[in-house]
Amino acid sequence: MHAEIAGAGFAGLVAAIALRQRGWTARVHEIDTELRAFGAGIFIWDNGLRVLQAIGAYDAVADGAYAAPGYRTERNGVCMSFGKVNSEGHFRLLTMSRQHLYSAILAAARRAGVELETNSGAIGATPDGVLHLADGRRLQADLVIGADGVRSAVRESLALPGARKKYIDGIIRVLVPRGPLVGGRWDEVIDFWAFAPRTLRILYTPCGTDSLYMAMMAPVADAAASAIPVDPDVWASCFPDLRPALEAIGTKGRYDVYETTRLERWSAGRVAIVGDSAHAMPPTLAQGAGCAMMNALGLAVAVEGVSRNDLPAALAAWEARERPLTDHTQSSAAHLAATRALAEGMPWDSDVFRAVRHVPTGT
Ligand code: FAD
Ligand code: 3HM
Repeated sequence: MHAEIAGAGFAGLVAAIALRQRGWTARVHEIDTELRAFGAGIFIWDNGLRVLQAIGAYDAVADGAYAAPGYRTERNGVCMSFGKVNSEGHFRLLTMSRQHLYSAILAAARRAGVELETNSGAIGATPDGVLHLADGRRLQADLVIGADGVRSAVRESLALPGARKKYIDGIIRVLVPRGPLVGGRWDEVIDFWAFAPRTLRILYTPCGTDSLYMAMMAPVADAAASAIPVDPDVWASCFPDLRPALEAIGTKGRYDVYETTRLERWSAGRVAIVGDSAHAMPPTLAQGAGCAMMNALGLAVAVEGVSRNDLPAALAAWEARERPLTDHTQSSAAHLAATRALAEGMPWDSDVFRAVRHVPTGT
């Protein structure tokens, strides 16, 4: 059995590796001229780490990722919650640069014999299992996967009913050197919120001894705070202790508004849509890539040993099994984004963390 996959992001690569592990051949088409990750840092919780273990990428990810000794939320200087991540009985959470995660998964894909084509953009697919490429090729497969991200061409071509939504806040993501912010509380993840003198937030995340990821939330309506290049004075007015890191940003960064994609169905015939193309979510729970990777692995498990004729039914069964958790996580993340409720502290013991506690299919 053979799969043609659009998009060499986390979802596309994990699906391809997991299919190869089950005896399929898999070719991944990436529109970019290079195989690389976009963005700054990323959080991977227990559920995502279990998927990485299952596809043979965990050791390379863990080697060079950061395990914070705690996760603190501070609002106008007051500690709102503290989580003992990475200690016995608590959630595992690794933070790292996106490139680090991507390189480890890409190496696993190469080891697994996944075929990779760059400069190969998809323009659509048909439910009978044909992937259409921008260069005119029409590739027939037993399974086509649209893993081409939030603006998915494969999804759009199928005209699957669904909805996209944008939010009132967005985020600037940067990686900078840690500089003097080392030792003691500076080794923790700290979610800094301020509502005075303006509404801003910096999720301060060490990614190693010298690397710091900052996810800087600003309302769309705040033109000065959402501007690139970042104005250190605007941000230091709320977070003076972070001034050295703010000054190190320079011209780096991009402002992205939070958004959600929801599809009525994740497949049409023998085409499956997975990852952000099917279920993009605001990053508030740091579960977008986690869910993308869980569902990509779950997809390979669902089609294992299935005959060509039974494939569309296997895709429906995959969605029935995986979707409730993704829907729950997406709506929890959307609620947190719409209400800015994370400013009250992380709801550590609540059901919004169901995905982190979940043991993914195939692990
Ligand atoms: P993508 O990563 O977008 O990959 C899609 C790939 O398809 C890309 O390589 C793209 O170039 C390619 N492509 C696009 N169009 C085509 C085409 N037509 N043909 C071929 N290829 C194409 N998730 C977490 O788990 N933890 C976090 O800490 C976290 N933080 C986040 C912070 C922010 C600010 C945001 C916005 C998201 C965050 N996420 C996080 C979510 C995470 O980034 C996404 O869920 C994840 O990248 C989805 O992976 P994907 O493979 O579905 O899509
Ligand atoms: C990792 C992470 N977590 C939360 C947010 C958010 O709430 O915007 C962003 C992130 O990168």
